[in-house]
Amino acid sequence: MYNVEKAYELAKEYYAQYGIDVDKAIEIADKTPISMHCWQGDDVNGTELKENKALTGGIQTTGNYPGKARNGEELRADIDEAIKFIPGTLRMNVHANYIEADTFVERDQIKPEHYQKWVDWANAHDMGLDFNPTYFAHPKSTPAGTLSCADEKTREFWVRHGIACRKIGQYFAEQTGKKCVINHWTPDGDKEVPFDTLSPRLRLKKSYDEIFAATEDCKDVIDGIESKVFGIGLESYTVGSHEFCMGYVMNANKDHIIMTLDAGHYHPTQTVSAMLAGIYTFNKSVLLHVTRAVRWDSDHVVGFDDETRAIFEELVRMGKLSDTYIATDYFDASINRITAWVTGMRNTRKAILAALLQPIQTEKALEASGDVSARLAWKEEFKASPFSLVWDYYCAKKNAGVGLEWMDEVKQYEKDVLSKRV
Ligand code: RNT
Ligand code: ZN
Repeated sequence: MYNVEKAYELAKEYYAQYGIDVDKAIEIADKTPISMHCWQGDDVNGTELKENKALTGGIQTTGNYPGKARNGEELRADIDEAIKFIPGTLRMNVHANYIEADTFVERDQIKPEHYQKWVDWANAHDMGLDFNPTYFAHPKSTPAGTLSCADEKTREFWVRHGIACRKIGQYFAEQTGKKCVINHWTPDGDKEVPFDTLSPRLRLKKSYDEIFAATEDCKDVIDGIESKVFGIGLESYTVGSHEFCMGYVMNANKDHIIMTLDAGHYHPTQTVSAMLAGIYTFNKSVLLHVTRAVRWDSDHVVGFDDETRAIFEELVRMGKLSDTYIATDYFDASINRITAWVTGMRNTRKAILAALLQPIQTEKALEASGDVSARLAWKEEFKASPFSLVWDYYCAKKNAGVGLEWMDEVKQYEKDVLSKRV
């Protein structure tokens, strides 16, 4: 290993020339919570006690890499292994289908006690706990829809699920002493453009209204409403489109009802980084689903790529990093799932740290003075800054493994634990 400390001192000097306080950037990046999704560990399979757990709703995991977690204990053990190498403040993001009950419990009957193991785990790790209703992978989740279903019985079933989830969210907040962020996403849509595109949306609005009205007194719960452009098998129409969800959030005009922006849920030339300022003009916070779309909402492992970096650069420039709830959302079943977690989570943290090392004051001053030529030159010059030296130092300080140091241990864990699962 090279001299990480010495390299860091040089990098610090480099950044200081531009008025950037590297220690401060590290401190902020370290404190910024990232909500780690539990569902990378078992391909969104979940721990419900039922036979058929086929993933439906237009999302897909591809690959069959051996060793996925088969129950809550294994999943948490794998998470414990992964987080050794993920520096910085974390929260845990659990989906309703990660229930742990003695017998099968229907989705509209779930209760806080069914998630006690997650609560205990989160408290032992001093982490906040986030939650998600699971409106997919269920016999009542069909192309006829869930919260937008024309069949009242089905719609009401899913409304009860949404209500149950908000109550569980409140319990999480009470138990952890940290607010719970709930993400509401329904797969509802159609393979073709339906004749009637309005009625399902009116029903989805009614369902959300009913869920929020029935749980009005829920405290310390934040609700993200997630839109999507299309899903597999639902290519032509989604009920919860961007316009619908944005309209719902703006019209609700409540601080706890916010937009979820998933980086994979838009047309390829539309970027979340470009949407943030428009939304922040009207809302106090946003929930991010950090992911990597390859051609479609493929949920590839988060990369340290242009768009991920642009999202956090934009948040830092706007002064909105601390107002943004950051959650990861990807599922790769074709590689070691712990490697997937570590790589994507580290990249998310990396993008946050890199964004905090921009020459913000200079760029602002250049723009204000009208010197747009210099503004561009500065921006481009900075792309080659010695960021990795700062990142390595931060990882060393957090004992999270410098560079690829973590890989040997993850490989050992695969040998000792994952490969023994059949
Ligand atoms: C699906 C949405 C949603 C899910 C998770 C599992 O397209 O992105 O957020 O990925 O709820
Ligand atoms: Zn998402």
